[in-house]
Order: sequence, then C-alpha cells, then structure tokens
Amino acid sequence: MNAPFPSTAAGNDPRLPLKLLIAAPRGFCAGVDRAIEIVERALQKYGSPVYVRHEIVHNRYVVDSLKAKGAIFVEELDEVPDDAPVVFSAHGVPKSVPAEAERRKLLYVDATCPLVSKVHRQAERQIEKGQHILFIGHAGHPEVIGTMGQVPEGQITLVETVEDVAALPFTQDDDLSFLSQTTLSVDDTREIIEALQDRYPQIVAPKAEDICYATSNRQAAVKEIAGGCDLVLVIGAPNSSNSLRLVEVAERMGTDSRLIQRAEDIEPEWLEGVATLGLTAGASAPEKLVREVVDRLSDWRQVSEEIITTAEENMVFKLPRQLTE
Ligand code: 2E6
Ligand code: F3S
Repeated sequence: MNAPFPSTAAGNDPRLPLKLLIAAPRGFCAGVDRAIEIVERALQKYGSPVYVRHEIVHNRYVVDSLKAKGAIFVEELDEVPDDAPVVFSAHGVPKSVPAEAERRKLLYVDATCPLVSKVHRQAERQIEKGQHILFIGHAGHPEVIGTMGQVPEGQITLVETVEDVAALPFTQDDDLSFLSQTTLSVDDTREIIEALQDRYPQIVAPKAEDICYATSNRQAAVKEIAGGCDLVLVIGAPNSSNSLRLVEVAERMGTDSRLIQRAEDIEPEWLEGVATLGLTAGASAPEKLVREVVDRLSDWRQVSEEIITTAEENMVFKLPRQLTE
C-alpha cells in the first residue's frame, strides 16, 4: 500500500498539520534584558573591548552577538587586563570578585540580576542575625557559587535534594535559616523546604520566595501546555538552569521534551506521530530563536500556532547609574 503522503522524513510532509502550542510567558526575563543592555551600553560608553566575566547569560546566540560587537568573555578576573572594563554576569559573583576588582582598580559594572542581589542581601542579614544558612541550589552553578560567596565559609551549607536534608548535621537547637537559587524547580523546592521544616521546625524562611517570578511563570506556562502535547521543545542552553527545569516540568507531565539551542538541533524524526507540539524558551533565550524554530517546523509541516498565556509580565529593572549618567 502506498503511504498517504510522499514523506521527506518519517512523520513529515508539508501537507500534514502540526499544531503548535506556544507558551507565554517564555524567553527573556527582566534580568536578562538588563544584563544584555549593560554590556551593550558599556561597549558604547567605554568602547571595545569590554570584558565579561562568565557568559552574560547562558545563551550562545546572545554571547556570540555580543562578541561580534566587541565583548570578550572570560571565566576569571585574572584574564582581564588592568586597563579594560569588565562586566559581571547576571548570575552574580562571590564577594571576592568585586574585592579583587577593587584591589586591581579595575573599572567594573555588575550585571547581577537584582533578584539575585536580593538573595545576596538576605544571606548577609541572616548571617548578621547569627543564623547558619541552608542554601537550596545546584552545586557548581555560578549563581550558587556567587550566593554562597556572600558569607564567610562554613556559615552556609548547600542542600540539593530531600535526601541531603536527612544527612544534615544540625539539631533543633541550632539557629538556622534557608534561602534558594532563583531558577529552581518550584515543585522540587517545595518538597525540600517541607523536609527542612519537618526536620527543623525552628528554621527561618526568607521574607519572600527566592525562586524568581520569571522562573515560576515559565514553569507554570509549560505545565499548562504540556498535557495537551505529544512533544515539548524548550529553547535553551544545557548550562541554563531555568531552561533545564522547563524540560523537567514537561516530562513530569508525562510528555516527551527536548532541550534545543537552535532550530538546526531539531531532528525531523522527532516529529513522527506528533500532532501537537509545545514550544517554550528559557529566560536567556531570545525570541528570534523561537521564530527560527517555527520557520523550520513550517518547512516540514502545515503549522498552525496558538499562544497559551498563563501570566502577563511587566517587570523592568533599572540600569546601574554608572551607565545612565
Ligand atoms: C541569572 C540568574 C538567573 O542557568 P540560569 O538559569 O541561572 O541562567 P540563564 O542565564 O540561563 O538565565 C537567566 C538568569 C540569569 N537566571
Ligand atoms: Fe533574574 Fe530570574 Fe531572570 S533571577 S535574570 S529575573 S530568571
């Protein structure tokens, strides 16, 4: 028997419909917008090159675009020459980094997201009150290194899982508080906090939730679409914590999900048997990459788009004064 359509690749034919459910909110958050603008304004104000310590946000397209404008990305301050300006990435830095920049009299601009800085200040306050901080986050992530580096060593302990809580050496007599990374899974973090509060009823919670508005809104949005999709594509980088969490959320809804950096990463075979495809983007992924994905899918299928909106966002963060004066 003949196949119903002449197929270029399994599951693909320009006459076969593909319904796209596009999550909103998705993509850039206010902290990412601000961090990118900081690098662009620093280039305008100081001329190139401007050094950036760590990827300004975890996205190759963003980093490459800024490189093309004259930014040089390095991992550590010792790679920055004495006479060059340097921007610290949106993820934040330990206190030792601005201290070293000041010692070397470097001109620096801090692009740490204000919502990460808020967690930094809370950490300082908790230490001033004599509390030992249990910090919920993922080991090795730059934000975790930055936040843990706000307080003296030995006064903050990383907690990654519910199992870690059971292994903590503290007692119910210890002065404890907790904080978290801004880009965690809302559901996993709730469980970890419950475990902490079960084991340490005296533990002091942060004044407000540390998981940021953008992280929770993007997770809620992908949760809303995933149930009705055969596959969810998340545009984001493998080192982007908030993007990885979106893949997890979709998978926990029982839907296959894949992280892609660019449209070219999509294998045509993935669309086999897929009638409805969910699409979202992490907080560091530009909308241009979403359109690129829709265009690529349209090469293979008769695409119809529906935007599913679960929240409106209007957050804007002020730029550092040194770039606006
Ligand atoms: C800074 C803080 C939080 O890996 P992560 O999700 O933290 O970072 P990006 O760069 O993917 O997202 C933006 C961001 C910056 N989130
Ligand atoms: Fe800030 Fe949240 Fe974006 S912490 S950089 S607003 S993902």
